[in-house]
Amino acid sequence: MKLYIYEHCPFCVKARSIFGLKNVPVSLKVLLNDDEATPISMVGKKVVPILQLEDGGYMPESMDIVHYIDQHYGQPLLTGPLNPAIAEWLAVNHSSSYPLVLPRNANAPFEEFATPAARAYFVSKKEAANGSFEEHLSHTPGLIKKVNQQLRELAPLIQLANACNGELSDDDIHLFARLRSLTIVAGLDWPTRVADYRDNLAKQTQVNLLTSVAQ
Ligand SMILES: N[C@@H](CCC(=O)N[C@@H](CS)C(=O)NCC(=O)O)C(=O)O
Repeated sequence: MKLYIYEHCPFCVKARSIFGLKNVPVSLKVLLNDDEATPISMVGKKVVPILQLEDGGYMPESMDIVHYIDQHYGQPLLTGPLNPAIAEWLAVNHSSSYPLVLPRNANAPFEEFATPAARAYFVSKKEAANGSFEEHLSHTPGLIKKVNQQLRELAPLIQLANACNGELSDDDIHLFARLRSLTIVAGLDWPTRVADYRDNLAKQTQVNLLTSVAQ
């Protein structure tokens, strides 16, 4: 199977995670961010992740991919309970983390930005939808303060370092994708419990953190 992704993309991290968790082989193919033709030819729209199945068919939608792999390869793994407090934390955290992460992604040495045109495509599309990156970057100190507070609130919600609710579930897929995105932000204070969970999930999912390219 082949998984089409962008390196910065949290939805792609969700799809990648289930392959790592279950040790199911998959080859990753990073598309250029301005390549509209390839994804459109596969699923009719410009989106990743896209999974090319063993029969040659294509499947978009990160959580459809997660559930398909979990159900069809070995014993299902995401069988633990959900905690509405995790979903609530993710919803609240989104508006502070997104403006921190977005302009930093645009500067990072990701393969989807291997050409100047691909990087320019990302900047222009995201600024049109979300406002100027310069403006977002100017709010860095206040946003970091907010996210630090939210990370402190997250700590007691994490029950075990290898599964936030004690046994792996969709909550881990969503939470790890967000925490991995946040590792591109330099200067966050990660409570030990959250850092342990982040690092443990990175190992289990075999998805790299972005610490080495943090800004
Ligand atoms: N609901 C989709 C959302 C996927 C999505 O929004 N992917 C982004 C990348 S992070 C995308 O392909 N956006 C189009 C673009 O970048 O032009 C999923 O869960 O897979």
